[in-house]
Amino acid sequence: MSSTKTLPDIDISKKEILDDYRLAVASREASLIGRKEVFMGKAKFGIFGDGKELPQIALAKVFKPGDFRSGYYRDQTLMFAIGESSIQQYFAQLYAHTDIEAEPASAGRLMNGHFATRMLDENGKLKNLAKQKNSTSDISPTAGQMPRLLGLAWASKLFRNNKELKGYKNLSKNGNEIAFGTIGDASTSEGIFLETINAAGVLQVPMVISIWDDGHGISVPKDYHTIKGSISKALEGMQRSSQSNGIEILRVNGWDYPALCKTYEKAEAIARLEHVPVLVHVEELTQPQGHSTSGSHERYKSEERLEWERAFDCNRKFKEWILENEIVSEEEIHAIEVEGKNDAKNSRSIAWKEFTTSITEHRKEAAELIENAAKDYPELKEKLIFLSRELKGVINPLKMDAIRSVRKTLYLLRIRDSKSRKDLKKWLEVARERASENYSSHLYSESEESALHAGKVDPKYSPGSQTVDGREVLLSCFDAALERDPRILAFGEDLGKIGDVNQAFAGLQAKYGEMRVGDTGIREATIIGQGVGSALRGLKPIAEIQYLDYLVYALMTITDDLASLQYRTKGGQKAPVIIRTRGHRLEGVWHAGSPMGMILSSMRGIYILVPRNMTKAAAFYNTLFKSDDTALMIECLNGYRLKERLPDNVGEITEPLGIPEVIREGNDITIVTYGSMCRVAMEAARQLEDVDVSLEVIDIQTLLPFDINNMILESVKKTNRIIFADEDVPGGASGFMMQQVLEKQQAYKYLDSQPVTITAKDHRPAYSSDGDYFSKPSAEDIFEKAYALMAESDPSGFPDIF
Ligand SMILES: Cc1ncc(C[n+]2csc(CCOP(=O)(O)OP(=O)(O)O)c2C)c(N)n1
Repeated sequence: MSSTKTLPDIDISKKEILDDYRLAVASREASLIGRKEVFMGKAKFGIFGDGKELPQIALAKVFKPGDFRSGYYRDQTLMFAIGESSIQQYFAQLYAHTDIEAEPASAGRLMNGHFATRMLDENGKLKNLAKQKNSTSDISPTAGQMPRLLGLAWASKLFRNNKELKGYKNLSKNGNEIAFGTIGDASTSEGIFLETINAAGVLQVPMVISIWDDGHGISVPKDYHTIKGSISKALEGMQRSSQSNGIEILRVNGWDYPALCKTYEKAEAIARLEHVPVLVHVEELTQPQGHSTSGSHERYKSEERLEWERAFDCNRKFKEWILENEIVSEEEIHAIEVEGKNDAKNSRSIAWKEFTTSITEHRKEAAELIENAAKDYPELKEKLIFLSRELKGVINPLKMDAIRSVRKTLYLLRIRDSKSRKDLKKWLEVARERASENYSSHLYSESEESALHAGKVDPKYSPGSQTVDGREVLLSCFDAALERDPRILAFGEDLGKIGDVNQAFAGLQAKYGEMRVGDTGIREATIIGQGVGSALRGLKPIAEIQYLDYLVYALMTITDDLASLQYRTKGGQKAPVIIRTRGHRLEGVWHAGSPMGMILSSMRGIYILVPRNMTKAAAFYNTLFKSDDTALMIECLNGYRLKERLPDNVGEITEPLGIPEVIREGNDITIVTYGSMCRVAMEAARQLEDVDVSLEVIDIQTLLPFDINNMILESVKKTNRIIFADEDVPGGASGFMMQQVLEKQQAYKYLDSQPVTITAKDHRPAYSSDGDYFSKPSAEDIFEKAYALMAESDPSGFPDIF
C-alpha cells in the first residue's frame, strides 16, 4: 500500500494512520511509566490519559491554529497530537520541574496532566493567538473548565459580529476559531456544566465539547451520576432543529477510529462555519490503570467490566482495525509499537535527568558549605557532618532538602560568626529568592501594564460642571470608554436593554450595539466565564454580577480559575476581567451583604476595589481599562442616586491602587474604613466634634492592594488610637485590615489603647431601615466606641454616657 493510499471509508493516508498509532502507543506508554514513577517515589501524584488516546487523536485533526482548548487532566494525547506538549514536557510536569522551558504549562506549579500553552511573551504581552494553537490552563475542580470554555467560544462570535474588532488580526480571523472543551462523563453532573451548555445554545457559539465517557467518576458508575445513564440522551431536548436554536449532539464510540475522525470533521464544520455548539458524546471508553495513582480500580469494577475494558481498549481496537484492513503487517506494527514506546521512555529519561541535574548541583553546593562549617566549628563537627551526610543520602532529593539542611546548620552556627557562616547565609538568601521566584511570583500582572503602575489624574471641574446622580458619573465614564476602545464590552443580567438595574449603562446598548453592551441569562458562573474566556482572547470585558450577594454563585469560577490564572501559569496567561458589582448596604438579607472576608480569602490574584462614591469608581475603572490586571469593583449600592459633580474629564480621571485617602483630618483617633461606611464614619466624626473628639477618617479605597505606602501607620503615629470599621461580620475584613496595619505596618508600637473593630453583626442584615440599623454599624456605634476609647485615658473628661 502506498503512503498516499486511503481507505474507502476514510480519507486519511496510511502514513497518517500509522503516525496516529505510534502516538497512541507512545502516549499509553507515558501513562504506564508515569504511574510507575509515582510508585517509585520520583513524583508525588499521577493522573493519566490512558484509554482516551484515540478520540483525542481524531479531535486533534480538526484543531487549527487560532483554536482554543479548555479541558481537563486526561488530555495528554490531544496535547501531543496538536504539538503543544511533548512527552518530555509531560514528564517534567510530573516531576514538578520549575523551569518554564522544561515545563511551560505551569513551571512545576500544577500537578501532572494540567495543560496550558504560553499565550503571553516574556513581557506579559499577548502573542499572536490567531496563529498558534492555544490551550487555556487546566484546573483540578471538575467542570471548572466549562464557564471559561463558553467565554472562549463567545469571543469568536464577538470577533465575527463586531465590525470594530476586524482590525485585531493577531486575536482572531473573523471569529473562525473553535473553543474545544473536554470533560469526563461524571463531571457533567456539575451545575456549571449544564449552565454552560444552556448558555452556549442560547448564545450560539462555536464550541465543541467532548465528553470522555468511561462509565465512572472514580468508583461511582454513571447511573448514579446521570439521568438515563447517558448525558447525550439526557440533553436531547437541547438538540437544535429546523424550528429552534439549540446544540448539535453527536454520539460515537471511543474505540472506532474511522467513526471518530468523521464525527470530528462534522463537529468542526458545524461549529466553525455555522457557530453552533456541538456536543460529542464519546462512549465506550476505558480507564486501563484506573482513576489515578491514589487507588486501584479492581476495588470497584467487576471482573466482567474489567474484561470488557481490556477487549474495548481503544488502542487495541485501533490496532485490530489496522490489521483487519491490512494497512500494515503484524511485524510492521510491532516495529511501530517499539518506536512509540522508546519515544516515551527516552522522553522520560531526559526529563528526569534535566530535573535532577539542577537539584543535585544545589545539594552539592549546600553539602560543601556545611562541611566547610564543620572545619570552622570543631565543637559542632559531629552534628554538622551528620547534617551533610543526611543531605547527601536523600534518595530523589528535592530543592527543599538542601534548604532545610542549611537552615538547621545556621541554627547551630548562631553561637559565633565566621566565613563559612556568612557563605551559608548568602547561599540561603539566594536560594530563598529563587524559591520565591519559583513558587510565589505572578500572582498579579508583572507586566508594564500592571494596574500598580497607574498614576492619578484628578477630576477637573468648571463653573458649568453639573451636579448629577452618581450613576450618571459612571454612565459618562462607560460611554467614554466604549467610544475609546472597541475591545471594551460589558454584559450581565439586565445590563443591556435597560442599562443595568441602576442605569449606569442606560442608552449605551442603543449606541454601541448588543455585542458591546449586552444582557445575559441569570447564570453568574458563566457570566464570569464569558469574562475569563473573552479576556484570555485579548478583549476587555466588564462582567457584571448584579448584587454582591450573588457573587457566591460565581465564586468557584472566580477563585479556582480566574484568581489563580496568572499564578498557575507563571505569567503564561492572563484574563484582565473587571468584575463589576454593587453591595455593602441597601435592603435585606440578600441585597445588603458585604462578605469581604470571604472575598479576601478566596480572591488573591484579583485586586479588590471598594470606592466610596461613583467618581472614585469611575477613576478606578479608567485605571483598570489601561491595565492588564483582573479586578473586582464593588460600587456602593446606596450611592447611585446621591448627588456628585460630574468631572469635565470623567473619561480620563484615574486613581492609583493601594493608596488610601485621608478624607477627614483628626488628631485623637484614626478610623480606617471603606465603601459605604465612609459616609457613616464622616457622620460619626461630625457628632464626635461636639464632644471634642477629633476623628481622622481614612478611606482605604482598595482592600487589595492594601495601603502600599503605610499611610495608615503615619496616622497612628499621630493619633495613637485606631478603629477598623466595615460592614462585614466580626473578624472578617476588619480582621484583615488589623493584621495589615498592626502586624505588617507595625503600628502596634504606637498604640496607647487597644485596637478596636466595628463591624456588622454576626448574622445577615435584616430587612427595612430598622433591620439595617440593628444589623449594620451606625454612626452612633462609632461615636460610642470612639468615646469609650477616649474615656479610657481620660475618664473625667469623658464621663459615662449610659
Ligand atoms: C469539583 C470537584 N469535585 C470532586 C473532585 C474529585 N474528583 C477528581 S476526578 C473525579 C472523578 C471525575 O470523573 P469523570 O468526570 O468521569 O472524569 P474521569 O476522571 O473519569 O475522566 C472526582 C470526583 C474534583 N476534582 N473536583
